[in-house]
Amino acid sequence: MSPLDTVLSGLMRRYTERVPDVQNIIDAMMAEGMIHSPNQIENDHIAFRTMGVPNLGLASFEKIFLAYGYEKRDPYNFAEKKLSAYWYAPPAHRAADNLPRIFASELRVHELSTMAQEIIHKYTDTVDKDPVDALDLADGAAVDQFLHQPLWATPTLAEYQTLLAESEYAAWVIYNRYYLNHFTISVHNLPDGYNTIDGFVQFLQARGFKLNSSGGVIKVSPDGGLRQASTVAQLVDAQFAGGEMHRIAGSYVEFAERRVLPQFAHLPTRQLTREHRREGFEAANADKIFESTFVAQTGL
Ligand code: OOG
Ligand code: NI
Repeated sequence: MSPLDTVLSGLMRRYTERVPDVQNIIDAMMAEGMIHSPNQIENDHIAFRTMGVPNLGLASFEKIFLAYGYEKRDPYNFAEKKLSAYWYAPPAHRAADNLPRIFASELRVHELSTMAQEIIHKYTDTVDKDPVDALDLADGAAVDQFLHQPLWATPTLAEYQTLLAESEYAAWVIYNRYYLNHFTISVHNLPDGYNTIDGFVQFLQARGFKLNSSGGVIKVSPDGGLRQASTVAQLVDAQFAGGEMHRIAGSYVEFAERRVLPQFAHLPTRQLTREHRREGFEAANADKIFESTFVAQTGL
């Protein structure tokens, strides 16, 4: 396995262990006869969240995937949530493998209140040089280990709750760090009836999966080409400094339909590849999908 494949499979393994909905959805897809093996699922993209402070944030995180041949694409700004994001296209020479795109975001910590900034810096300031620079990126197992190791000490529950009141994203990252935030099931290549987001959402709801309703369950880009939905984040029992336990939001699962671009509408279905479909992301959709881990959706 290449280092990139080792890293991607490590991320998926730990994420599947932590988020029961992943296996439950795969099992439901098999029971429904949509797929015969989990390998048939195309992963549209994976997502990460980062803390925008010196030595961390996107500038540090992205080095890993840029080194593996991912290409940085469009920026997105979320003014109210104080977030910046980019998406990254998988290595061109691996086009045949349909590797996941990456959506990575960063909290603009300097825009938060002094109190929130102090809590964040109390922990992140212990990272006094960029930890990715010390990594051997050719060693996939070491990178997998890095992505799942605590980069800073665990805060107290009170600090977590102070952050939560001001920025749910800040609270999520201070505890969950680089854990995979979600993977995304591509629906457009599934059998008829399930190959639109509407059909797939109907199936999920009939099977009792709880979906993010912020801005409506189905988020549609203005051009109509990118249609997304997501589950509500599953809860994890988090242990805070001093041993205090509390249930907090962990990760979730997303679903995406990318429609064929108008200029390729004449192509027969079997000829369609990624390059014929709507690419990239959509800020207005993403703004609502972020809320899959927010209290208003999880009900915590
Ligand atoms: C990412 C939310 C945005 C998308 O596909 O637009 C997103 C997050 O929750 O960190 O996943
Ligand atoms: Ni997403």
